[in-house]
Amino acid sequence: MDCIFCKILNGEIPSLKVYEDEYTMVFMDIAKDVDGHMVAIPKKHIKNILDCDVDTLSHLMSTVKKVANYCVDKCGYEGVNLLNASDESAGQSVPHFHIHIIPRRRNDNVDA
Ligand code: IU
Repeated sequence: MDCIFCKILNGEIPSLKVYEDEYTMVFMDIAKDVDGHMVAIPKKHIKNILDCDVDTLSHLMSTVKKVANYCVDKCGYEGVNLLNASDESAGQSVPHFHIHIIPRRRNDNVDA
């Protein structure tokens, strides 16, 4: 499978890993456009939420919540944006389901 996020998962492409468990992984988004921008993905290759079974979605959202809470409880952030594009028509550029996690502070001037 020629999927960039599957290659990140199996270590073929290096990444800055933030969190990993049996079903999911979170790593720093390569764009470095916004301080702390991360991407949470299921290990199972699924294109997007439209194809996602509820168990995988539940694992992914559980991971997203863990990381979001960690950002606020331990890293001095106050909130998070969670963003997802499902399908090219919606702006999805990498066809492996992912949720962007963008930690936020009041008046941080991030346009997310
Ligand atoms: P999108 O919602 O499908 O457009 O998001 C894809 C994201 O994946 C985007 O923010 C990219 O910067 C990010 N990304 C990455 O972190 N590592 C990569 O090797 C590639 C894209 I290609």
